[in-house]
Amino acid sequence: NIMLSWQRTAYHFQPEKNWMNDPNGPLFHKGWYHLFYQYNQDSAIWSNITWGHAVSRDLIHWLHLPCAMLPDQWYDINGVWTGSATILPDGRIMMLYTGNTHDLVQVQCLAYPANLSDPLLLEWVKYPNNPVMIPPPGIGHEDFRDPTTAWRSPGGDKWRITIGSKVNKMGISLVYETADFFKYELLEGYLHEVPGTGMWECIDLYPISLKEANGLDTSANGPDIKHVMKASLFDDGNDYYALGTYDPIENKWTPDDPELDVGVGLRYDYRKYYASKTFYDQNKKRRILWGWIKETDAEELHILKGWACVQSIPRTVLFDPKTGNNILQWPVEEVESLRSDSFEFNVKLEPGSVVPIEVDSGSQLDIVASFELDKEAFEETTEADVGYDCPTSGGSVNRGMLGPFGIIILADENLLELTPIYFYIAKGHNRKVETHFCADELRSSVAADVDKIVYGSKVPVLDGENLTIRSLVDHSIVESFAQGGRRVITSRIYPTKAIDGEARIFLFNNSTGASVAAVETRVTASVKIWKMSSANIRPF
Ligand code: DQQ
Repeated sequence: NIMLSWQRTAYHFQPEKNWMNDPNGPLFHKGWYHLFYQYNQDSAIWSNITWGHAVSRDLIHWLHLPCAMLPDQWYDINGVWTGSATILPDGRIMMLYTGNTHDLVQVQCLAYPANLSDPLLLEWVKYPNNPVMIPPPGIGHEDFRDPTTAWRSPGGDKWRITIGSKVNKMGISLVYETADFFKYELLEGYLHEVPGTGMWECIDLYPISLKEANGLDTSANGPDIKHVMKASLFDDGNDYYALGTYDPIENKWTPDDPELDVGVGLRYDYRKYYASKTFYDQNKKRRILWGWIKETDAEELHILKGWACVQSIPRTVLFDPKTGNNILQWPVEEVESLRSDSFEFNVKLEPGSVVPIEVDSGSQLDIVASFELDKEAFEETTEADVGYDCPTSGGSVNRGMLGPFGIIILADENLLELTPIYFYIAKGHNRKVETHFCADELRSSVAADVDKIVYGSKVPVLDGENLTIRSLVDHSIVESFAQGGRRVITSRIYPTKAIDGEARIFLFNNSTGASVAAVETRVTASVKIWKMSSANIRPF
């Protein structure tokens, strides 16, 4: 066990031991942020799911609390599954969740705090007449789960929620209406559906402001508001979102761009990130996104370690007014309270260079890097890389004229283990210059039984913008944000040498610099790095 202890994260949320998956019912109540999560009390594998519970003043330091709900009723005896909170105008909290019944039917159930004046909300009561929704005709008994936070129906006297399902291979979202959270009526039609995307888990639907740099409460709608719809695709294990419009009268959500529809277009994260959920933080008027980060190594190792999985650092979500077609995700500002010593560098990165950065320990860092390119280099970009795509590119060893360049994190001094996070600029099929943002995990660990792949996406870069990366490094996790959060890659990696005080970081530019016009590619990096303190995550 000691052998793997360095993999524990220092400032990401984890239970003290055992298995965790989806974030559930996040909310802010009486000065405390509450996080519930899918939790197995008995071991480090997915089974016997309860609701774990923890509270925080600032989303960074946590106090573990006893489980909020256990599988102890016929309707949830096979698992207290994922759900969401709705805070009513009178302050009551309605928690809807999926119960997996004694005969494996997925049903929706209601719970509420026993005592609203308890800031810790320690005790939860299950509604005596549960379940409140059962699979409707035509819906599979095992394809009906994960109710959302409710939003107001038109007229304002009722509430709506959506629940994910599928019909054959079409992912769908069912909508129910309720006046009191006890009785529900299924509305006709689907809120949205996308053929070929399979079962939709953990749907999220929320408004996003086109004009204001703050979040919106879930019921907000009107001019200058779009709606983000997200589904977790059971068949491919990723969270996909799309921007669109919600018409409450027709009860339909329509994507802005059908080619970027839910499940076929943009992802929240281009590596490991699933079953995410947002909530409106009325304390700071922002919308916060939580996501579950799965392991990418073998199950035997989870049992050996005695724990599995982490939650992402919570992210604020905003509309990106500059591109108009994606959201911006950014670590909540509170994470910056962990920043301690800082280092700043300005480095000219010649083609083929790997430049060590002297920070004495590289396993807990907040890195902000900006890369400026010689203008001519941009204009001379070769056409040799047309069709470049991070996952099929061969990774950071493959040299092009304008990439790869970026940062190397969690590396040992001999570069036996290293994870490059980088940009690669190439012409697309349309002959326009495109920027790719990738993470190369191929050499992230010398250990076997670990997934090793290259991942990433194209990222929009506007005229005059430098290329920027922010990476939060935490032992076995790196969350990397490009262009202010237009694209995100969360790498779950398991170095064996680049650990604790042995972990190093480097800047690199593996482009060739050679072009038709023989312009030498020059990349100048400005980097600021903070060492990060550990969060205080305490037992009850
Ligand atoms: N996890 C829960 C389900 C949900 C899935 C069960 C997504 O409610 O669909 O642990 O990871």
